[in-house]
Amino acid sequence: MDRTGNAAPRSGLSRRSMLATAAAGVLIPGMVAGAAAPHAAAAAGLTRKLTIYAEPLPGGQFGYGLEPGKASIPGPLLEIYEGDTLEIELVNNTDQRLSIHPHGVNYDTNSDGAPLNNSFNKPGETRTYIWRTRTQYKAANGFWMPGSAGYWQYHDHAMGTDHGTVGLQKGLYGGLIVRKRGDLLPSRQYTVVFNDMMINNKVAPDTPMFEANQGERVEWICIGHGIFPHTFHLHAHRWADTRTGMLNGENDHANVIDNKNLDPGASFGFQVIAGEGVGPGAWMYHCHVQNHSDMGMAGIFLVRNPDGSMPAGAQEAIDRFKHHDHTGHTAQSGATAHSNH
Ligand SMILES: [Cu+2]
Repeated sequence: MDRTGNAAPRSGLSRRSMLATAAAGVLIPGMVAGAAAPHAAAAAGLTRKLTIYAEPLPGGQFGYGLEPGKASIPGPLLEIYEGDTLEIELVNNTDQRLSIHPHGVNYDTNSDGAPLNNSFNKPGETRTYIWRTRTQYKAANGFWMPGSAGYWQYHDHAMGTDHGTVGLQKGLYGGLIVRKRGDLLPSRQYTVVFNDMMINNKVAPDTPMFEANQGERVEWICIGHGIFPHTFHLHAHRWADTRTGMLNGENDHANVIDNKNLDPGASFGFQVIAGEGVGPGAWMYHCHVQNHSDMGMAGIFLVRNPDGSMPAGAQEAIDRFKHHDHTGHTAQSGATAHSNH
């Protein structure tokens, strides 16, 4: 796909082949012991090195990318296993100060990404950030301390203000998944960022259309940024309100939901089987704050037929969406809302 939406083009590719082509935007954690391996000791962790380029994009926006000239909004979806360390060389190809600041993982003050700790890239500067993760462990007091596994995110913390407010507005953000060994791996991944009054810095009808074939396992990574509270709603699909979005067996009575708060700084993820129990079709995802959806915080989850063909009525639904009047979004979403493509 469309690198702006991270609608991951994984279908038909094995996890290992994707690892060999990391430029596709995803760091695959596989490799170490395989997806089916039991939880390994923290000592099994690997150090994974990568270079990320922060670059200007058309329309005054900015993005992170894994190669020069390939920056996108959101940035590449980063994915590792608990116990691994990520060593990120951040190249600043802009004329502004910026950084990369993660949620959910461990780091020293000099990898914090905050001006408070003098931890950022000056214009044109390259700087290394180290993010560490760990498996759960029993602390001396007998409490179980959580591991790093979760649906997290990273973002700029230095452009414009000491909190990176301008960098965030303009697109310097992305998803970060830390998995436990044994977690089920999806066929496709979608990163959805509710940022101010935009989705991935777009407003409808230019918001990303995420596609899958009926029966495919798809993973959603949902992130909130900006200054407004939001709620993420997905039509016709639901998930458990747990770390993975899945139940832990037939006697797991975790709450099942299809709508979840997505306030600034929050992130969560889940997996669904596309079209399970409902069939293929053009299904909406949107913010459920009504004036937000009315103003363009909506998009389409297109579940194709199992053979990849278009289901009956779906194209008509897409056409209807494209011509839908998202009244007022230009007034509300401001200059950053405009498409950069
Ligand atoms: Cu909203």
